[in-house]
Amino acid sequence: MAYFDNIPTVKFEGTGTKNMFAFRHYNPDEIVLGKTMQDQLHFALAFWHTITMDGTDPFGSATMERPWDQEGGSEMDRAHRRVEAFFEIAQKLGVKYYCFHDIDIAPTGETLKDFYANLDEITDHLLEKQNETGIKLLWNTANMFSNPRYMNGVASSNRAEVFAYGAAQVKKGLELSKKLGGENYVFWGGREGYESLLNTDMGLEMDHMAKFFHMAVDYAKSIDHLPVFLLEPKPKEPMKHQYDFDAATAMAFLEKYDLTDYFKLNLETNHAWLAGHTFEHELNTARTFGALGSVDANQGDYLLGWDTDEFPTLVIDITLAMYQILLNGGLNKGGINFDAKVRRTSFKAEDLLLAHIAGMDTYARALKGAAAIIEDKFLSDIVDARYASYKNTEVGRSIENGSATFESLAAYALEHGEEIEMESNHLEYIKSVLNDYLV
Ligand code: XUL
Ligand code: CO
Repeated sequence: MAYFDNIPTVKFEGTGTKNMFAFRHYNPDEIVLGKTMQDQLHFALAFWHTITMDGTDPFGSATMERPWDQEGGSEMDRAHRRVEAFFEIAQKLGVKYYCFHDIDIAPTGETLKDFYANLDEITDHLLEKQNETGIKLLWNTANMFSNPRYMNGVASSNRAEVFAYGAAQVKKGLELSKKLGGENYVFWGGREGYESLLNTDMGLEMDHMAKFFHMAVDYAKSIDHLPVFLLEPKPKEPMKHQYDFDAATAMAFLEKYDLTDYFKLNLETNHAWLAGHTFEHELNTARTFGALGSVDANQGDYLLGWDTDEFPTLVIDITLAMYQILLNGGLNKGGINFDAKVRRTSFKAEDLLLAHIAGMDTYARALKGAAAIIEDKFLSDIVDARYASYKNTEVGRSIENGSATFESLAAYALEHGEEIEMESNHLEYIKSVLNDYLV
């Protein structure tokens, strides 16, 4: 089965190329800051948006041409064809990692037992493809937001039976992670939040979520496979208010419930925007807490207030994001997963390749720009100079080394307070020079 025979493997050709199916910036073997681009970027393909998304929107039906979905047979036949198509796309692009929700890869059947059996069969196929291609599982997760039973969440559900069902799904997910050598395991809250406080016990729901996560850690340990657990913050959609609102809220939760040894964050551009943050703000927050785990790469629309999951093409945003990632020393076991979908009007199967090329080129271009910012010390020199008073003055050093008290600082201010001369931030100049780095 091959669905893209007419398209050769995508290669780097540079910005002058007229070939649509070529990289203009992503040159996997090119060294940037001592590592190959491929190692710096760890791109991953998302099973859901790439393979199962059909273009349905609230106003119209499916538009996508997906030959692997049109060849008939059983649901399991279709699921196997989807695996083939997925790995073909990953190979054409030279992408080395992938991610999936359990319900993306296998039909749920009539019962949980059926679902388990279907998952076992399809993951045999995934494992075969992994071994054949060298492509690895960046992360998997459980879809615990589509089925009506999850209307009030999973671990935060008012119904203990639903909590139990979710546990059964994650238990299986961890077993599959072990089978496939998954590096991380993701929890995106989905419907873990509330619609109205009038009928909600927020503290109880958060306690339950923490219990659920501790059980996941305990089970992972018991089967001798401990992936990095990743919480993926999002402020709203589908719930009116989600518990993992943003990076800072998620960190407060992880700290309160003693989960920071096992959990990091998976940060998504569009989710940051929905929370009223820039993407680099979220990455910087996670980095500051030592919890920058992985990235869901996409972008929203400046004019729309919802999760449009577009492929990333905004160079300035992604350059500033890559700068944070480089300051973090990379993503370690994490990667850059394209949680992005082609527009409903980009309905040809080949658009899946073109969209990923656009996203990979944007990240590669951003990597080069961010690396130059680091090499030139452009921003770090500005930041160092801005805080220099904490190094260059006695009062600053006393604050840094912990010897200052309110008494000593007040004594200083009473004597020298009127001598303070502030300097301009010259922020417009900084932004103007930044534009030089958007190569
Ligand atoms: C939803 C979202 C999810 C998670 C995984 O907005 O981003 O696809 O990444 O469940
Ligand atoms: Co996501």
